[in-house]
Amino acid sequence: MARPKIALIGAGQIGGTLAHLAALKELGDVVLFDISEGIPQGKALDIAESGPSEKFDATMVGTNDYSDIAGADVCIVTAGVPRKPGMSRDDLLGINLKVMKAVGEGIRDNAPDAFVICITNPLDAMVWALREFSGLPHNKVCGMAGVLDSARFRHFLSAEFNVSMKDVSAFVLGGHGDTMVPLTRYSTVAGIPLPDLVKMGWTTQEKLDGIVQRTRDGGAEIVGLLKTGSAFYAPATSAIEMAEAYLKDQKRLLPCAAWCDGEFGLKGMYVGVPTVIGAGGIERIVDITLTKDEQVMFDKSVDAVKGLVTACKGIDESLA
Ligand code: A3D
Repeated sequence: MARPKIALIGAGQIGGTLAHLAALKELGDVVLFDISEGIPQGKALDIAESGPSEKFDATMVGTNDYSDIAGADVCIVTAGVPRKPGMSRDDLLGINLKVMKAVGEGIRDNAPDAFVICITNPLDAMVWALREFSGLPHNKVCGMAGVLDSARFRHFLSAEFNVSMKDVSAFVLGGHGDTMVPLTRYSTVAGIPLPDLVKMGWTTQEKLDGIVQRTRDGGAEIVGLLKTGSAFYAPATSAIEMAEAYLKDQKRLLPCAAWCDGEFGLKGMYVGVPTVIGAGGIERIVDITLTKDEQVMFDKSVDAVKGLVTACKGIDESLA
């Protein structure tokens, strides 16, 4: 059987890391696409030259031509601009919306059967726009944010408790922004929920609140440190986890920006929710019941996403 084909639209910091990880994990042959000439070709060649030492079998192609993504099984989209210190993700809306139009049409014309994972910010609005421009089925277009936000939460928790990250599970709901909702009730160490761990004296409520806030600010913390660009290692790893779940039909339960049409009481919008990812793309949305407080936070997050989608419609008439 031929190797799967993975198209990476955007060959910047995340795109290059995605290509490297896909090769190391032998997920398939990789095509790196970018409008910038030389960058995708140079990164593809550099990664291909690591093959003999790493002993992976995968071809690496760098291109500025959409026809090279033809027939891709997975497209991961990072095309656009990242934020700089002091910028919010929402400040990127206007410029990245235009990029989503070009990318959506490129995918529609060349890889209409692909499972598409959007990473470009502001995430929830960009995945919505990408789906509109591409016209692909909603279950085949999703956004990566929840896996990353949950991974950050898990990392901070494992450090606080001094236990292996393998035993910490956590999830974060809502839009990928300052209003995201880390769900402490459903976050556990080896099955023990965080509120119980507070009662057991493993940490204090105050410290836990601090970790929740640090998770919400996780992207900004890295932007502040790097000063030129945003996080890329963990975002790339998170998207690869989703791509692998699709390619290997793993039926993983992963939080991501998915199309809700009735779930969580939402009528037709993208927002971060728990999903099952397998060969059918987003196969299921896990519609959990929220407490009153969680619902208030979730609603606030949903409103923020709705505001961004309305702004997109104001910028591009074809979306209205
Ligand atoms: P960067 O290293 O600047 O790479 C972006 C690439 O996109 C550059 O190589 C550009 O040349 C390319 N590009 C621009 N316009 C087009 C176009 N029309 N077609 C194809 N390629 C184009 O950025 P990055 O890789 O660090 O980040 C990429 C995006 O991911 C940004 O929007 C970030 O804000 C976003 N991001 C999201 C998360 C989430 O968790 C959702 C995390 C980190 C970054």
